Formats: sequence, structure tokens, C-alpha cells
Amino acid sequence: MIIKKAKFVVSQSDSRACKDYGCPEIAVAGKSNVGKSSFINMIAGVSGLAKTSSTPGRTRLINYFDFNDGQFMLVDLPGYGFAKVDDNEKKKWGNMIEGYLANRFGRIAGVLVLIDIRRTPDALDKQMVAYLHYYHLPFAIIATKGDKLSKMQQTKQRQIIASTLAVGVDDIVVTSCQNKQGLQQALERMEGLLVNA
Ligand SMILES: Nc1nc2c(ncn2[C@@H]2O[C@H](COP(=O)(O)OP(=O)(O)O)[C@@H](O)[C@H]2O)c(=O)[nH]1
Ligand SMILES: [Mg+2]
Repeated sequence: MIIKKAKFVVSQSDSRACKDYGCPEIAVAGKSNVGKSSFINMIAGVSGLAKTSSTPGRTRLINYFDFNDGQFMLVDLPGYGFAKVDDNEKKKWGNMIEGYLANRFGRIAGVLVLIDIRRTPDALDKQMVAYLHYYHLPFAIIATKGDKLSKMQQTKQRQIIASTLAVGVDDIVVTSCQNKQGLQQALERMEGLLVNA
């Protein structure tokens, strides 16, 4: 798949307010600070398209990005698991993500779940994957920040992530926004999600 054009469309706090854009959507989910915005920028080939931040937890909106003039949308979901927010706020985030998955069901071609390659997925990551099973949504796991580990450490972590989330090692694509590792594989996975939508 070749990305020729990418542009920001809209930010929404409520997925029900989003109109039907008439094209398949690939959602990008993961903890805050895992690298969702950076991943979207890497796919787009535009560094400032999605705002990145070194302080986690600020994006509470669902951001839509159009790719190739209506071929598909990448949907940047609010990051979950930010430690400093209270339970009420956490609940709101959960509702937003679940609301999106439930309300946009017909348009979602698949979900990319981003996991920091250095971390073992926790209860929230597992819950995310459980939602996707529940809604029968196809997904792929993107292990981010590959540049932080050696190839040998990557192999080991990939196995840990696969067994923790009960997915195959082949379901995990290791990426890096710094050296573009895994960019082609990620695009292939996305194409696969779109073809089967
Ligand atoms: N070394 C490295 N840092 C990354 C990578 N992707 C994201 N980051 C950094 O991780 C932080 C959070 O990234 P961001 O895309 O804003 O995460 P988000 O909260 O999930 O959208 C930023 O400081 C990024 O520069 C990567 O592939 N390698
Ligand atoms: Mg972000």
C-alpha cells in the first residue's frame, strides 16, 4: 500500500457525534505515550500531522485522519491507562473507546493495538484485546519503539507480548519511528485489514 496523501479531518470527544465518512476506518489504540501519534505520523510520512507529546495523558479526543483522499481513515483513540487521572476520568476514557468500538462497528476495518516493546502488556492492554474479541474486530499488535532494544531483545519481548496477549508471534509487528523499522510490514497489515473489511 502506498500513502500518497494524509490529512487531519476532525477531533471529537464523542464518537456518536462523528459523521459517517463512507470509508473504512483503522483505529489506533494503546496506552498514553506508547507512540500512537508518532506511528500515525510515520504511516503518513508527515512529522507534524498528529501531535506527539513526551508528557502522557493529554489526548482525550478521537482524532480522524484521512488517507489517500477517502481510501481509509486512521483513527487516533485516546490513550488509556494514564496513572495520574482519577477513576471518574478513567471511566470516561473507557467509555469513549468502547463507545467508538460499539458505535462505528460497521466502519471499522480493524484495530492496531500499540504496545511499547519494552513492556509486558498489563490488565488494560489485555482488556483492550478482550474488547476486540468481543466485538469480533480484526486487529494487529504493533510493538513500538523498536529502536530502544537490540534485535535479540526484540525477539524475546515479542514472545513475551505474544504469550501475554494470547496471540501469535506473527501477529506482532515491531516498529520504530526513529529508524522506520517495520514500516512496510505495518502498511501490509493495514492493507490486509482493508482488503478483508
Ligand atoms: N525512541 C522512540 N521514541 C518514540 C517512538 N515512538 C514514539 N516515541 C516517543 O514517545 C513519546 C510519546 O509518543 P506519542 O506519539 O506522543 O505517544 P501517544 O501518547 O501514544 O500518542 C514521544 O516522546 C515520542 O517521541 C519510537 O519509535 N522510538
Ligand atoms: Mg497521541
